Amino acid sequence: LSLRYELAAAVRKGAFIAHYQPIIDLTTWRCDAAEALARWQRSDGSHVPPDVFVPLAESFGLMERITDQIVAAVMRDLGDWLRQDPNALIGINLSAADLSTGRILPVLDRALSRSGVNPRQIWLEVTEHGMIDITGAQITLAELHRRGHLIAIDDFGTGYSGLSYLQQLQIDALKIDRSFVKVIGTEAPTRNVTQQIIAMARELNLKIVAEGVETEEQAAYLRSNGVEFAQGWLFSAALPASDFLAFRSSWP
Ligand code: G
Ligand code: G
Ligand code: MN
Ligand code: NA
Repeated sequence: LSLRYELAAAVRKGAFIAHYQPIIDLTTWRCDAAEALARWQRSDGSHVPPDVFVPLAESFGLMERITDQIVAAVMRDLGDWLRQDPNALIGINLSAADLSTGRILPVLDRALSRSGVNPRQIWLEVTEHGMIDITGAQITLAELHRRGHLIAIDDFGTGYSGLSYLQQLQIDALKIDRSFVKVIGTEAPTRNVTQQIIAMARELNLKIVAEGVETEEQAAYLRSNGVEFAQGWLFSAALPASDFLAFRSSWP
């Protein structure tokens, strides 16, 4: 209960910021993209990780206001870079509430028009769980597309989506969950699933981003199997904005 009050107070205060995990193009080795990951900054200086507060915020109806703060943080932190470099791209995670109500649409529109950032430079990551209200989600995704945003399915492979489900959704990219990257080069039975996911994405003409890439061997395997993008500790953990910009300018 006390965490609930603390969370509500944090939402009111605007205590949510974004860290940025670099995304590397495996063919050019360039870093023109990142995923924004929410961080709750508590007054004692500690950070509550999103896997703790996202489910809580969702159950208390607070997640949309956190998404708003992440959108604002991205524009504040990276607006200059996004305006100056038309190749620069940022991924923002959407929750079930964002997709269901569509309230994210005017929020993004306002933030982008104020900062002069092209909607094509912002992609949205959605999970299968986020599309629980499938009708609401389809409408919101169509509107996001109409504006030029790209859509990526996050944590792919952990839910039940098959090919036909994906075809209905008009998505642009698929993020391979890190559990399917971890098994590359091992004897784990799910290693074949990784190959099937890649084949499915190719079949549907989707861009692929691999998550949780930790070793050179994984990166080489992904690259040789046609995966274009990767993020993970091999390259960098999620970084505060200024560290991300510094990482970029010194990369590779
Ligand atoms: O920061 P970390 O990599 O630990 O993130 C844990 C999980 O929380 C990830 O699966 C990520 O997708 C999710 N997450 C991070 N930031 C956000 C956000 O702003 N909104 C939503 N809905 N999920 C987020
Ligand atoms: O939203 P998403 O499912 O991408 O969440 C990212 C989560 O993955 C965060 O908890 C982050 O700390 C973690 N993460 C990011 N890169 C790596 C990695 O290379 N290996 C592992 N094990 N975890 C990672
Ligand atoms: Mn994500
Ligand atoms: Na993910």
